[in-house]
Amino acid sequence: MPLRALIFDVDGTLADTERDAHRVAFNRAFAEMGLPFRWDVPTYGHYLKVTGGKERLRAFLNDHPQLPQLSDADIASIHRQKTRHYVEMMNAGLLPLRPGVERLLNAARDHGLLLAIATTTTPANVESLLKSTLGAEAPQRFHTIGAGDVVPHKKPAPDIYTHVLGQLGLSAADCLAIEDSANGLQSACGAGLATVITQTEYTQGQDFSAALRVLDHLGEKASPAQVLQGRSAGERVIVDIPTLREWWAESREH
Ligand code: XBP
Ligand code: MG
Repeated sequence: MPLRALIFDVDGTLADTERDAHRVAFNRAFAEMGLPFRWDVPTYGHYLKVTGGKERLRAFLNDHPQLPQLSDADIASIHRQKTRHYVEMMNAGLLPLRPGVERLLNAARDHGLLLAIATTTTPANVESLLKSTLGAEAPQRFHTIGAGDVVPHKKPAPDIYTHVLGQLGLSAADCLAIEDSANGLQSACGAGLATVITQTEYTQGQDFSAALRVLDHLGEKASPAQVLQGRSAGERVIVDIPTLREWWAESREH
């Protein structure tokens, strides 16, 4: 069987959204709600180990008992404000896609591969990012967008990938996942998917030993990516469909 579909993570993979968009949106919501704390860059990086914005805020409060302890309803309401701020930022065109993402999405379409998304982030965030970077019709380029609370257990649990595979009607062996974090890798591998990592400033140094390849990004003609881990470590590449097919075939050798 040939490679049939690519399943993309969103935050960190399609765009570098965490530091300058999600974090800032959380801080705007905290300020608006009169809360006496903000998340600086290292603090936010630390709490990224907890996936899901509501879950992340709960984990932060659990570690800081001196701060006002919020109910689940309060957290849900702060998170709604945060989502509103994030969507506003995306609609204003704040963030570009990472290098090579648009090129690879177009190439997948030209090669007849299905595209899907498996993310922890809220569906409205995905929609606004896709529309602001790729145009109003962009969400329709994806056969399936699996996002947020659609599954009970967020990454690193495999649920979101299992859900997306079910929607695609494909088995894990027919697909390849593209992720940026150890939580995402664990989730994709847990669902049986071979996975390529494009690391970010926040995720570099995490355990990617289960990945097919680890790259700094997907690469463009003018600035190829570097393979940081995996069989061809040290090589420069522009990740295209033949490259992904070759790597995916390796995952089927065992
Ligand atoms: C990343 C996440 C999300 C975002 C924030 O998801 O864990 O929680 O940080 O979005 P992924 P929300 O890498 O799977 O795309 O506040 O909407 O949860
Ligand atoms: Mg991610």
